[in-house]
Amino acid sequence: MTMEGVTPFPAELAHRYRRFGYWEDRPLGEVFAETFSRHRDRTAFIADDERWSFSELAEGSERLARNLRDQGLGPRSPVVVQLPNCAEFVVLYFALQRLGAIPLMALPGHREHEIGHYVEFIGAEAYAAPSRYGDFDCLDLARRLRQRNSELKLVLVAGAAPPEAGFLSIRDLLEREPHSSPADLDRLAIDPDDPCVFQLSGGTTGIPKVIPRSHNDYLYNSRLIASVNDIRDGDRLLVAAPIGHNFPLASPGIQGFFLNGAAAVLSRSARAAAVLPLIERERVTHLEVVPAMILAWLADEEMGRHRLDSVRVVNSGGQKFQPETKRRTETAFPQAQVQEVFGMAEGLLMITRLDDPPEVRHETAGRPICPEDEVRLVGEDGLEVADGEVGELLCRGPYTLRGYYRVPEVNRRAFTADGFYCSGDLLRRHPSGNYVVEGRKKDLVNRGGEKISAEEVEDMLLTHPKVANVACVAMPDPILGERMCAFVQARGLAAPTLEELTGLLQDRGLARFKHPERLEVVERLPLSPFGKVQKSVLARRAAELVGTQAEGAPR
Ligand code: OOB
Repeated sequence: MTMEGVTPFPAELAHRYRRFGYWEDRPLGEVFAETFSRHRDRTAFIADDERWSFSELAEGSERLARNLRDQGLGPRSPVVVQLPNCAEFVVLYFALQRLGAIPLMALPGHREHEIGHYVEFIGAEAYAAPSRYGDFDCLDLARRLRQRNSELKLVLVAGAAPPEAGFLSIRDLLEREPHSSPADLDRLAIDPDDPCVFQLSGGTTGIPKVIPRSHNDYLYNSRLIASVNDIRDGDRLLVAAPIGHNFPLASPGIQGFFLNGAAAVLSRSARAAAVLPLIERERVTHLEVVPAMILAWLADEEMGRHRLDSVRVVNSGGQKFQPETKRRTETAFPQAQVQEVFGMAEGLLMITRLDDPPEVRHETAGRPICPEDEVRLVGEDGLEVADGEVGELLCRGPYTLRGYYRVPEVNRRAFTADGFYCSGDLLRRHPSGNYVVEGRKKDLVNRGGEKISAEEVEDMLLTHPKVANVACVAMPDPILGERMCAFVQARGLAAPTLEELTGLLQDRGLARFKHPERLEVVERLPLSPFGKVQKSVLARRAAELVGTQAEGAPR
């Protein structure tokens, strides 16, 4: 039975994906348990100077799964996970997979607005977090959330848990002797068509959307992209971006590396001073970065101080990476090739191939990984554009979602009648057969790979008493690619200040990375003849204000 709120693949396509052997019809947890035992003695991951072998990961995740079973978690239990790049994340993720529970991958930067929404929206039975992120107290938030949400029974803490009912330390659960037996886990009925994870959409709507990825599709996603990533015995992936994001988790990420018996090196920080010594010490072979990370490293004086010749592959994704910067990256990492990934939490992955000619590797964002990935570029009229012209990317395939979770009215707009996902990205086919990203028509700001829905921020700003109308647009930034600029039409005579606006967002518990970083007060927002705010006009104005041209701003 399809889970409520999940849009199934049509039977004929599901049949096709099975016939081609793409879908294995096995729960992810079972596949990984087997993988871990095959590579028992090898290092699985390194985190905060701890080294975990695959056998330790197998035993830890099994024991944690049995203890969480004792606490009532099982197939389809929704769990909000907001952990940093630490050992607890890895062991908990695979424990939840053993149970068939469904972790939702929140980001460390999310705050009460986002976490509160996710807990309520999926009916979370558990929330996993460290005790704090800087000055943000996750346990206090957990207490408030438990008062509002009766399903939220458990708070799983990375670090020490307070002596309160329902709060449990993940480390304690790794030590404790469970009541449930391994056979109890084997008896759980996990449907491989069920979601194994809830990913978060880059989002253009007021409320962030939840992406159900099935066991079948997510495993295939990782196996396939790993197969074109040149992963060899003994290789090591550096994970410095937030580990729950689809890129470091599964594309190929830790899933793809573990499936090949290769290891991950986790860093809590993406700063050069943290990452570069780690690359040198652990002889890292693969990096997964957003361009903003690399640009910051290239500008950092730490750069010249470390041996970086173990790195063979630099995967860059999440944002456009300029050809010139790719060349500079290949100089700084003398043995490395940049391999760009154009990916999305919704599914489709494009990637340049390591044997593409250098100019194709530098100038394009790659091509799909699966022959059954169906890609269309369409114009405003919904018809396919001529070859070589720019069009909106629509896609469908064995690991691309068929609908967001529990939002049928959004799905009617985000998908075509025949099930293609409308990405809002504008692409062009390159003569090589690869694709070039030319911009986007969706209303978001891509801040160093973190996607911010303009509507989500505008909806909140509109509640400020001094704001009559507001439009948030991208303004170019040399490192982050884009930052958010808010154009505000004031209500009455007194215009708000940027501090007043961000103060409101802070009070409402909106993640700080979503706060606008510049305010422009205008007499009137430019409107189209239909009365719609003309964001393209504002984006051009924002670009002029900062003195460069916007890269991927909406057209
Ligand atoms: C990755 O996933 P999301 O869901 O955070 O963001 C997806 C969006 C795409 O629709 C596109 O607008 C943008 O991010 N994007 C790129 C890009 N890769 C993603 N824009 C230009 N060039 C690229 N190479 O960002 C993601 C997921 C898996 C692997 C890699 C990235």
